[in-house]
Amino acid sequence: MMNNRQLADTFTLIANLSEIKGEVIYVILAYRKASENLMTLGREASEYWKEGKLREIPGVGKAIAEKIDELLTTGKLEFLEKLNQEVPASLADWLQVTGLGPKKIALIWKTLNITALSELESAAKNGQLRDLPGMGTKSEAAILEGISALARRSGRIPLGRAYPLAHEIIATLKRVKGVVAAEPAGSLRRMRSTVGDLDILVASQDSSAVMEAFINLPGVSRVLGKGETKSSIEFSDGVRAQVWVHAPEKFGTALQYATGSKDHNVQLSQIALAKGLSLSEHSFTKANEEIFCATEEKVYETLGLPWIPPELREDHGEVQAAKTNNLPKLIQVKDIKADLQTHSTWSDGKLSMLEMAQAAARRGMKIIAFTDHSVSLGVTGGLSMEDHKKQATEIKKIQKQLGDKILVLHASEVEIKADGTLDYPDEFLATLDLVVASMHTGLRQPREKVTQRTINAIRNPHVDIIGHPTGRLIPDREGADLDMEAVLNAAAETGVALEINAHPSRLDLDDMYARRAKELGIPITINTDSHSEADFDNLFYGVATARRAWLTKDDVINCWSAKKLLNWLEKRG
Ligand code: DGT
Ligand code: CA
Ligand code: ZN
Repeated sequence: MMNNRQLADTFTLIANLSEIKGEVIYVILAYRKASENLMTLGREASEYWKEGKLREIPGVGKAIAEKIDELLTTGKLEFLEKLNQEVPASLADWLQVTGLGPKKIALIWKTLNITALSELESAAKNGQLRDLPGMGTKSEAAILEGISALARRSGRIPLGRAYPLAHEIIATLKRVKGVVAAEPAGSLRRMRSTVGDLDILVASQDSSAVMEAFINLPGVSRVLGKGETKSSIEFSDGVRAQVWVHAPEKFGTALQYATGSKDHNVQLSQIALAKGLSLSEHSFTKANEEIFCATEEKVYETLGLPWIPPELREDHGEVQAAKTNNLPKLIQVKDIKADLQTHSTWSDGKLSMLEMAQAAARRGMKIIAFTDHSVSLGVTGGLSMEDHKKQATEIKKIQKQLGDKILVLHASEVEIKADGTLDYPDEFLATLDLVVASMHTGLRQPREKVTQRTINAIRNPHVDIIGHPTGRLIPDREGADLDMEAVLNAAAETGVALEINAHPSRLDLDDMYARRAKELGIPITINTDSHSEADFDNLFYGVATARRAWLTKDDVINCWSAKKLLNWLEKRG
């Protein structure tokens, strides 16, 4: 049965091929919207399908519901097969080449009768493109450059890479004369786990000074565009960044616009229209009057709404919630008082337990759990049950040194083995303060098997937390093909906590599943999985993911008082 990603990919492919075919724009946009919504649904479309409720998925109308139905029933889609006969699927890859739009692609394909990206590259190298109508040596060279840039640029940029880079750029731009403010925007400010490009917004009366500084940043390999309000660049590693410059009195409107998401902006435009206002990147206009907003608060206020936190701006119900004053009071970093997954030199961590506990205490933690790996993960120096006895003695010793600064819990990150059993017997698990169960191996098992494995761990009465539930690694490895609805239902039944692992290469659970987990009343835990002192600083990535999932501090066990948390652990056994 196709999962949401596969369905979403199918609709993106349909959108791309339709675009090359020359289909009308609103049809293409409908496919793209369906694809985007499927990716962020948080619940398998097949579940809606079983309930006969496909049309309840946002952006899914009759035509798309019929296609999903056919895909789920037969695994195939006659419409796409026909489309493929008209427009070869490999042409969709060409759309990724900068400087190549759907019209040019159709022209090149039909004139030269080539369909593979490699053929396009040879044609450009052999000078076959320059003589086509509307093209020349310049556009031919741009296509060649676009193809090699594509090879360097491997899809979306992990937030863990984008965030620090954007803040370096912002620091540089803040030093430019005349700059009053510089802030991240786009998906970066919304803290998506991956971003397509970096958007940065600058407030200044002197745009040209900012643009000069921007295109001359170290590591820039190409300038993709340079204008009065917007410029974009590409770094030699393929990362792209875009800067928007606006006068300080327009900063609020510009920041709101550039933060998006596009769908959230569309919602706001509609509210504006209903009030007789027109909202642009620059301002509101009403007849001949122009309203400038220096702050985002004023933008939302003009629309009669409270300010909406950027992490919620995905058109996932936040505008409706704002209208009815039902926005959640989102969790913040300072609410987190416990780190329930960390590693020390007892397995693969870099620091001793004492050093780690002190580092956590310096960051305001009141509880730290050491979850060194279990025995079967040999590469990480996994602990035998004998080793645990020694570790327990050591914990008693350091607890004395630490006093009441921070409470140390003796825990373990227990491997959920490929056969579905846990790495230690139940009698032993019962002796630990806390048990995290996770998978690091056998992630590519078939859906049924890997799902059952996870559910076995969820059903074990000694397991308190499922660590990084899908096992995804951004950007290299997709998570296990879990039947998430089954996993979430099992978790809801047993009351086990599901982790949002804060490491930016994990962010697992991701926001959509965490939001679904909250709906089902499952406790969430946010942990850094620290292996070194610096890793503790990743906490805000996990909190951002939780905020994207609409979580409040009550939803997250790390925010509970020590008493409540210890009681909860006690009761679980
Ligand atoms: P990304 O870069 O793919 O991760 O996603 P975003 O959300 O950063 O999108 P991007 O970089 O294409 O554009 C940045 C922001 O600009 C976006 O969040 C909202 C705004 N924006 C872009 N295109 C449109 C549009 O067609 N209409 C409206 N209203 N806003 C747009
Ligand atoms: Ca962006
Ligand atoms: Zn792990």
